Amino acid sequence: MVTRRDPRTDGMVLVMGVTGAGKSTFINTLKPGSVTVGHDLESTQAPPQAVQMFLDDEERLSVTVVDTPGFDDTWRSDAEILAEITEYLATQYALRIPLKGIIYLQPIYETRMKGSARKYFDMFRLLCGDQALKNVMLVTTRWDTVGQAPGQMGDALRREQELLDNWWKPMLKQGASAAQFKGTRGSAEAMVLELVRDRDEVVLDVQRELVDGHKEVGETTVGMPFMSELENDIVKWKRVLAKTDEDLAQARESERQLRSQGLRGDAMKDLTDHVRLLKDRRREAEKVVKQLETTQKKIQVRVGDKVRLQIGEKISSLGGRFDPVSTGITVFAAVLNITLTVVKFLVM
Ligand SMILES: Nc1nc2c(ncn2[C@@H]2O[C@H](COP(=O)(O)OP(=O)(O)OP(=O)(O)O)[C@@H](O)[C@H]2O)c(=O)[nH]1
Ligand SMILES: [Mg+2]
Repeated sequence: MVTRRDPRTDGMVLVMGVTGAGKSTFINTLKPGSVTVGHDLESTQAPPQAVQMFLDDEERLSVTVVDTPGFDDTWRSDAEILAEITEYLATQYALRIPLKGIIYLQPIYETRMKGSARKYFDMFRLLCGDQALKNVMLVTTRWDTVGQAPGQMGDALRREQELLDNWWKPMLKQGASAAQFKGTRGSAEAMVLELVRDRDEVVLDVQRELVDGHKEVGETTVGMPFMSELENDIVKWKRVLAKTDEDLAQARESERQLRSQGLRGDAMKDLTDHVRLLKDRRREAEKVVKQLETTQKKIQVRVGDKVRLQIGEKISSLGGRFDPVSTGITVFAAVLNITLTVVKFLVM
């Protein structure tokens, strides 16, 4: 654990949202010389990143804006991504970096909540709990691309209203705020500065559960629905596996009987095809069970303990040079393998 010794304050703002919501785009605009358009590949394939902005001459006050992994990733399951997100939260909390806010991004074009967007939103809601909602900013993105065709702005505003009146309403009622990201540096900075200046530091329930309570991700309030979904799926697929084994045993017995009766021809051919089909089904079910169990293991991790260990290792690798106040963010980035960009931003 790290304790603060001088008046310097580092704050952190996390940027969340499904894949394609615009997290990397948002963070890129905070870096000097960055552009917001025409980097489709770059933004989606860039490594995780964070931008640390110093807000005063003496470099005593900084805010670090952190990109987080989004759901709907082709290679990783939602539960794995949740495990990664909780690593970010546990590392920030264990390093005692004050969490000032969470910016939740949602493209203005895709306001209907379906599939993984819905699942992500439910997860986000549980992640924030009720206490942290004052530190949550619900932000629609891509406003800079609205308005080129007639009626587009009207449509976008209608969609925004739908979000405000439906999905976002319960959170807004409990203190969350809403904003539009215009695609510019100023627009992104205004949101970050509002959070860092006007909000108290917040600790999420999941951070206490993981770091103070030593829970596994799957045992936390936000992790439990993922754990039970995985458990149900494993039971379901194991049943498929058992049933396929039964069918396979039966088919093989029939095959044996036909053979002993010296029967060949169409009946035998059909049976052989059936056995092949069952074998394929078995292989498939076995693969799915294995994948589900691998994912399950990833949320059976005590993430708080894991990151504390990693923090300890990073700190000792720094030898005597570790100053908890000035290197907290550096350790955060190193533990999570995040590319950190430092920006001097003299507005105060
Ligand atoms: N013009 C404009 N394009 C945006 C905006 N937000 C996202 N995009 C575009 O949408 C695509 C996806 O945006 P990203 O910023 O990569 O989305 P992400 O949330 O980081 O997605 P993952 O990293 O996959 O989780 C990119 O082609 C961006 O250029 C925006 O506000 N304005
Ligand atoms: Mg991204």
